[in-house]
Amino acid sequence: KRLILATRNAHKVTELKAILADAGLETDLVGADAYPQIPDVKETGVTFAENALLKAHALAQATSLPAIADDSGLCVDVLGGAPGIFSARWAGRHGDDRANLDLLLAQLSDIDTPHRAAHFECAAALALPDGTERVVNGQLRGTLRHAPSGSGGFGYDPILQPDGESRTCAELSPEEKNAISHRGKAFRALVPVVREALGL
Ligand code: ITT
Repeated sequence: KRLILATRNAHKVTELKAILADAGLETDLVGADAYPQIPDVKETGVTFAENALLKAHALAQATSLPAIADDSGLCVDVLGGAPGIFSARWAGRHGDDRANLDLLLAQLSDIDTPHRAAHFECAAALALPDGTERVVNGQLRGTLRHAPSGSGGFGYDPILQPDGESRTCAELSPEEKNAISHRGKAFRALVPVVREALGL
């Protein structure tokens, strides 16, 4: 059965395919890029969950197929939760990971390690063409480094060191990251819901 991944972020597609396959979900997973004629939905929500649902519903309505979406970001305690839902465009240009990370490091340059707590957050949403919806959240807590380290992952991975780890997320293998990540937790929790909705 076909399930649309309502994201145009190639890194998310890679992680989601691995997370869902490891969770035993055997479906035909297709990224939103397979439907280039469908315009991007405006992320007008004020929470990760609202934006994930907006993206999932847009694809489910346009394709008449079930869709799952991820809305995610980095929340920094000392910044009151920012960048949060603005993580992908923190430095202005959507998806410019390096500029976003550099700006955040500059903003935090005076903050010492005990005050650099942060977490990744992910909302995983399922929407069906009939309007049915479900959303679950996952978090990964850690501390922000003063300089990037590692080349794996994407986004802010080179600066987040998960609690209990000596490496950054970008220094973990894909399997290690998925096992503890906000995205791994959220989508593993969504799998039973997807199974039931698709009759798998
Ligand atoms: P779609 O909306 O098409 O899914 P997007 O990249 O625009 O793709 P978001 O609006 O959810 O997605 O923004 C997610 C941003 O949050 C992403 O650009 C990263 O900067 C950050 N982020 C999310 N998950 C991350 C992770 O696992 N590791 C590092 N950074 C992450």
